[in-house]
Amino acid sequence: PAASENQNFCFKDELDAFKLCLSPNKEVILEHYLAGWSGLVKFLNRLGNVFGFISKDASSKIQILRNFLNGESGSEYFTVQSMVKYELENKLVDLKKAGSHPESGCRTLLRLHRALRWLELFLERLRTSQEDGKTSAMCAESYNESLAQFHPWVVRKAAGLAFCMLPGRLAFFEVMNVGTPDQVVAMLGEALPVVTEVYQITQELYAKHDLLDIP
Ligand code: 1PX
Repeated sequence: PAASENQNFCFKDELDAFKLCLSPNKEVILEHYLAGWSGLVKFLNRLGNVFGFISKDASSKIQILRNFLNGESGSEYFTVQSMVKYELENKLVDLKKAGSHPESGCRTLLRLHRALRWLELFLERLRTSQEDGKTSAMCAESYNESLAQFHPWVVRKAAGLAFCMLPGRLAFFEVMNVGTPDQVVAMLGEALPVVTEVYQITQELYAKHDLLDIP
């Protein structure tokens, strides 16, 4: 990306949204959660058009949730916790098979939540990588350990092809626009615990309500 374009983007700002998304009583504030995801999508778009099919899917899920947040029952969607309670109490979730609520907030957020586990694994690999580390391999390993199990063969295949187009470690760090490689590593060390906490809180909530496999 051109230097001028770089001024508008810094990966640290994007991850900071995830910091904001935990309320004092450890609930996940949807608006900030979605802002975090929007930032990641922005980053993905900077990596090039081959990732378009991934960013499109993420964007459409972000949009579905934003529509709930801005809709009539918006206040029920303030946190992920209130969303789950509201949608379950009002039978707005298809729990066993897709029916009259194929795009509930719960099922849509579950897709992003699963991808957050990929992000956690990937950022940890980036953080601990050596100078000659291959981002494509780090990305593929993280994917295979997490999201891949939820994707059909065609999606796994397309994702695998896209990963091969990732820039090398240094170029990747430059797109992040955080500073020197040491600064990137330090930033990742700070950001990761937040991502992990958001993931775990959501995971426990979904497990408690038996929502981890909704279609
Ligand atoms: C410093 C590194 C930061 C990198 C940030 C990159 C942000 C990536 C955002 C990825 C969001 C992916 C959301 C995928 C949600 C999903 O699983 N959707 C599938 C299921 O949805 P459905 O509605 O059908 O039940 C959907 O089928 C997915 C289709 C698109 C393919 C998804 C491939 C996901 C690969 C994730 C890795 C991204 C690679 C980025 C490279 C840096």
